[in-house]
Amino acid sequence: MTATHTLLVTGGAGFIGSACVRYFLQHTPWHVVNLDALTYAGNLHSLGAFRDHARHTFVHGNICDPHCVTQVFANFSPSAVIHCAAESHVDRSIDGPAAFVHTNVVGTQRLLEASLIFWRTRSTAEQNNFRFLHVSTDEVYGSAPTGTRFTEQSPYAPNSPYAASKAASDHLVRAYAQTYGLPTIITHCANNYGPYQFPEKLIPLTCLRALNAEALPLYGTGENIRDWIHVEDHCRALHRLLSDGRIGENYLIGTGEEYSNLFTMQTICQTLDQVAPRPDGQPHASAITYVHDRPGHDARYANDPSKIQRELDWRPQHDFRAGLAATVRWYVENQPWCQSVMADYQRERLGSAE
Ligand code: NAD
Ligand code: TDX
Repeated sequence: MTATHTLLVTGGAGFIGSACVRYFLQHTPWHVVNLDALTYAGNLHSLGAFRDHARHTFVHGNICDPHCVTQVFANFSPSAVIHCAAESHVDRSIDGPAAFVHTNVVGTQRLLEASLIFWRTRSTAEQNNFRFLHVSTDEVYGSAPTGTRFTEQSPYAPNSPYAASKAASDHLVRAYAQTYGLPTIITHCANNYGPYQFPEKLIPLTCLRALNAEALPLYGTGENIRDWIHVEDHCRALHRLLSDGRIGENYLIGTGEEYSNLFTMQTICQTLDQVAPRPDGQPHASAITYVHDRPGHDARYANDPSKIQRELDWRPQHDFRAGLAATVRWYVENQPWCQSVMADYQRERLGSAE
């Protein structure tokens, strides 16, 4: 894609979407259109100085609104879409699955339909260059048994309403490619970490609860394993895929940096002991509290990223321990951002299904 290209990022005020907007403004000459409904999880402060960048246009709108998405395509003629907009938190999907079906399934179909209508009006060359990149998750594969890793051939086995809604959206993307020829790519990424993540997720929640001298809730045994990737490495992978990914394919994105939640929480606490020690002199890890498990809790995620490594020479640049320490320091140093996004959420337990 060249300087004249326009990239549409949906959900560009959320955690991964805002990282994409910042990344593509920094690393390409493209115009970036950011379509976001600004739900509880979306905040324009997450764009920092890039909010006012000359090549950034923010559109406050909902992917479920057919008129809105049709207008965005008509007004901006994007040559590619990175679809990040979603309800993304597993615990919230346990408390209220309907919103996940609406946004993730219906919203994705509305966006696909608007993409298709627009795509059909383009020249053959423009049609060939167009990409609809659907940002999905490794959670659609369920839980990876010890000693195995997910591959692009793994069977779908979603265990949470969130994962089920993402799986359904993947199937719609595939169907639009197979039925209508829309040039799509689907990615399945591991757990992301980094700045600007809404503080309902494990890493920022642990940081903020620790800074407020609150108990640090660890679900179940704390032995559940997650494969962690820095959000900037995820953005680099999406850039490689937009440029050289194969149409109609699925790609797993991950690092192989697998850690138990107990290890991750203890590591966060060690950094906090250095940069924000507790006033009572106790180690932060003393606040770790085992709580009843998340229903349907996947024991382990583990991605085999061989395909994207082999085909696109993509490699993560962030090491988890260093990246996590920097991320913890970011939350310590960016309390105004944390306060600005937490208006209706006070770090309470979600998704306990009690
Ligand atoms: P997030 O919850 O931080 O952000 C979601 C964004 O989408 C918010 O800005 C929100 O306002 C917006 N949005 C929600 N509903 C919308 C609608 N109807 N119309 C327009 N905008 C809407 O999510 P995230 O963690 O940045 O995840 C982004 C995508 O990446 C999701 O599709 C998620 O499934 C996927 N994913 C996330 C992770 C992870 O670890 N966070 C890992 C793999 C895949
Ligand atoms: O307070 C907590 N205590 C705890 O032990 C929270 C919030 C979580 N956990 C556990 C549950 C998980 O095993 O930590 C792990 C990580 O939990 P989340 O941060 O909620 O992430 P997860 O459920 O793994 O899903 C994330 O990665 C895949 C994203 O939220 C999804 O959008 C993405 O698809």
